[in-house]
Amino acid sequence: MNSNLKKKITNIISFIEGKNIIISTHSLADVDGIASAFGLKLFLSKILKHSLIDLRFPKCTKYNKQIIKIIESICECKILNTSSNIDFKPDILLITDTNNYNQIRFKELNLKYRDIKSNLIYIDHHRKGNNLKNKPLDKYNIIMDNYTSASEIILDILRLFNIKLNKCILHLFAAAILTDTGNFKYATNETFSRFNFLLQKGLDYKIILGILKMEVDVSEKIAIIKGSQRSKLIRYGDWLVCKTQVSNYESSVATSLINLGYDIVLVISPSKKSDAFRITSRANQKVINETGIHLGELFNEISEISQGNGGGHNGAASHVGKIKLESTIEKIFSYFEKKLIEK
Ligand SMILES: [Mn+2]
Repeated sequence: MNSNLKKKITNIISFIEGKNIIISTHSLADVDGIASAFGLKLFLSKILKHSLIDLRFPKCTKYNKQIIKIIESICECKILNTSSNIDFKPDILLITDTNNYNQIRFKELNLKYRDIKSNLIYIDHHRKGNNLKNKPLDKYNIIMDNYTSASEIILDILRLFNIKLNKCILHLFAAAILTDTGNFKYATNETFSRFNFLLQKGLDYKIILGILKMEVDVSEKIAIIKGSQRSKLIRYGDWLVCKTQVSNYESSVATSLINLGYDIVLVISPSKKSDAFRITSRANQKVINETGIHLGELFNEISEISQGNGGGHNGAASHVGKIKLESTIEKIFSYFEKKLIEK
C-alpha cells in the first residue's frame, strides 16, 4: 500500500513504546477528529505492549456530538466516553486532524502546554504549517495532505497491520470521510477505494447516509439565512466572490453559499469582545483548477498581519486573527485580484 506510511508509523511505534501516551484532536472536534483519534487509540492499544494510553476529547459541537451518539447506539459501542481517566503524567501527546498547536485546547485535555509542548506528535491531512519551531518532534509527524481525511490515514495504518475493524469503527470512519469530503465532493480516487474497503468489510451505506441526513439545528439554519442575506457579490470577470458575516456556523454558511453559485466564499466572524476574528473560506473546484488559488496557503500567509494563525486545503481554509481585520481582508482581496483577473 504505502511503504512511506509504514516506515513512519513504525518509527513512531518504536519511539513511543513504553511511554505514557495521551491521544486527542483539535478543539471543537469534528467527526474526522474524533474518528481518527479513536482509531489511533484502537491501533496503539493493539500494538504497544508497555504503554499507558488515554484518549481525551475536547468539546465538540452539538451536531457532531449527535452524529457520534447515533453511531454509538446503532453500533452498540462507546466512543466519546472511553477516556480511562488514568491519572498519569503523559510523556507524549498524539494529535490527529491538525498540525497546529494553536488548535489544541490543552486545558480541556487537562494538560499544560508548557509541560507537553516538546512532546507533541501530529497525524494529519492538512497542509503542513511552516512553523517548525512548534514541531520539535517533526521527524515523527505524519502530515499527508494528499489524504481527504485524517481517518483515512489511520485506516491505512490499521490495514498495514492487518487489524480487524469492528462495526463501530467502520461506520465512524465512513461518517468521517463523508463529512470531510462534503459527501464525496472533494473525494479522490483513493477516497473511493478506501470507502469501498469499508463497504467490503461490512459498512452499511444506508445507515451512515441516514445519520448524516439529520435535520440541521434551527440556529444553524438562521446563520445560513443571515449569511446569505448579508452576502456581498464581488465580480472578477466571470468569477463570483462572496463576502459575508455571521457570528457562528461559518463553515455551513460558506458551503451553502458555494452551493448557491459563488466560486469563492469568505465568511467573517468578528469577536464581540475584542479585535479578534475568525475567517472561513471555501472555493469550488473550477476556480482552484483554473486559477491555482490555494486558500490554505493564503490563510497561513495573512498571519503576518493578523498576528493569528490559519491554514487548510486549497478549497477550504480557516483563520483566527488577533488584530487588524480590515487590513487582513484587504490582503485577501488583493490576492484574489492577482489570481482571478486575467493578465
Ligand atoms: Mn479532517
